Amino acid sequence: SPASIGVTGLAVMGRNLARNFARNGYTVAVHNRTPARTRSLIEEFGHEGSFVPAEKPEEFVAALERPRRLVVMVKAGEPTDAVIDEFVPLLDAGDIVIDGGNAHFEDTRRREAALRERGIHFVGTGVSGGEEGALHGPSVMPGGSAEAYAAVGPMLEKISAHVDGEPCCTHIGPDGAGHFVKMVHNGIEYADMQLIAEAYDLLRRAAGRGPAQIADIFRRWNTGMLNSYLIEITAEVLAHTDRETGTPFVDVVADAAEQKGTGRWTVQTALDVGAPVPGIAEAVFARSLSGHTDLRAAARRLPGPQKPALTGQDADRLVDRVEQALYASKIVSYAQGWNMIQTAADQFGWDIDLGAVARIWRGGCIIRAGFLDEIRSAYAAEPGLPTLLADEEFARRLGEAQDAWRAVVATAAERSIPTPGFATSLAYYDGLRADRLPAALVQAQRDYFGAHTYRRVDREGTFHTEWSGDRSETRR
Ligand code: NBP
Repeated sequence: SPASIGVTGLAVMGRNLARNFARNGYTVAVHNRTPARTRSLIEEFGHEGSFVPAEKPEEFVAALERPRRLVVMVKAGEPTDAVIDEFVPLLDAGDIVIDGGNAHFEDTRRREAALRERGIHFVGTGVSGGEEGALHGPSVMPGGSAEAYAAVGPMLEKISAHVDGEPCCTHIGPDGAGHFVKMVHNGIEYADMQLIAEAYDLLRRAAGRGPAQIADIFRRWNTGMLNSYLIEITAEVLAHTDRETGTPFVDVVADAAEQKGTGRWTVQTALDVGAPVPGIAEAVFARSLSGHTDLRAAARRLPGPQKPALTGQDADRLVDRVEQALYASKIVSYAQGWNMIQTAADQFGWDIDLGAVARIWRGGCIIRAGFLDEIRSAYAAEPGLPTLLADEEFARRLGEAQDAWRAVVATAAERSIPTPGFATSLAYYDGLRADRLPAALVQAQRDYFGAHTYRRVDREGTFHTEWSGDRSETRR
């Protein structure tokens, strides 16, 4: 019988996605540039379901029922274009190409437009959850036409993770919207990981707790408002002892964090669309700073305070405050991510359901967390919410946390524990809250040296002061 769907690109992700489709009862055509991968998939997992292996692109395409649904799961970038160029001549109008790789959303927009000219649907699809997610149920973020979604959405929903019976997959929006949202997901992931790392550093160096104790603290936090996959795995990592040396594992890992680039894309794109995401930016920069061994070696002798860790009740109080600070900073980071999605949606003409984004991130993906349900509720209550921070419930939580949050940032500064994530989140919170920002002075400076003009608080219009002359004001 013809295959309902095909997967080309059978490295870890493609192979697991193909198995996931097969395990869900679909007949899956499978293809890979190097046929050995196709053969090994059939040998190892052929018994799991109904596969149609194909060596040649023509065979692969011929195996698919119409309209053809073809998932491309190859290395993002040029390989994706190479595969599209190879397969598109073999396809017919109405067929659907689903790119499940980590494409940049601008590439997806370009590809979607090019294929649309030929009557072929292109569904740029963010897939989160790594190889385990691909096999057992990822979070899936498809972008493309409504018509294309009607043809592939139900299958993608079926293989996605499910939470409370609901699939972690929804039609995000047209062209690049799916890959855009996936990119922001990864940006938020960077911010969340950085915040957790800062919490750990504070517990260790300011509250004097050891890794095993901190693991217990994280386990406790994981039963409360911070409940999430990232908190859960952090506890696991901190509880782990290096087999070779018997010391805490976290102490034998080199303290230089690497990145594959999606965090950087998020920040670059945020600058392009004009969305402030300092929490994500600080997380990207913190990883970058950690890798600059040259700079760090040169700065090691700079003076700083010498303070012993807190003890007794003071230490206990700090632990509780860090939980509050982590929660508040996390809300702010997520609020920035959602704001970025909203900003892009306005610019690109995407109608994105912001509550649905929270819903499909509750399972399958790295940032899955209890509190995504609350984000969903916030947008359900008020779809036009300008910022998550304005939601009554989140505002209340931030209000409750703010004293502890401020104390933690102050403690960190006093004790020379770098907390760029906590500090920038608090600054964002206060920046949005402020009646007046010193941006007034910045704009005045701009007018001074560059005649960039300014608006006044008391009158309409644009003005310039003759700074080098008699300082009279003219209307521009
Ligand atoms: P890789 O990103 O390592 O890509 C390997 C696959 O690309 C192989 O099937 C390879 O074929 C194929 N390929 C390459 Br490379 N160049 C090709 C070309 N010119 N023509 C045809 N095929 C080509 O695989 P992966 O780690 O499974 O990831 C697949 C996609 O999923 C990527 O875009 C990745 O960013 C994304 N993703 C990965 C994860 C994850 O956790 N790994 C999570 C979410 C998304 P070959 O066998 O013939 O060399």
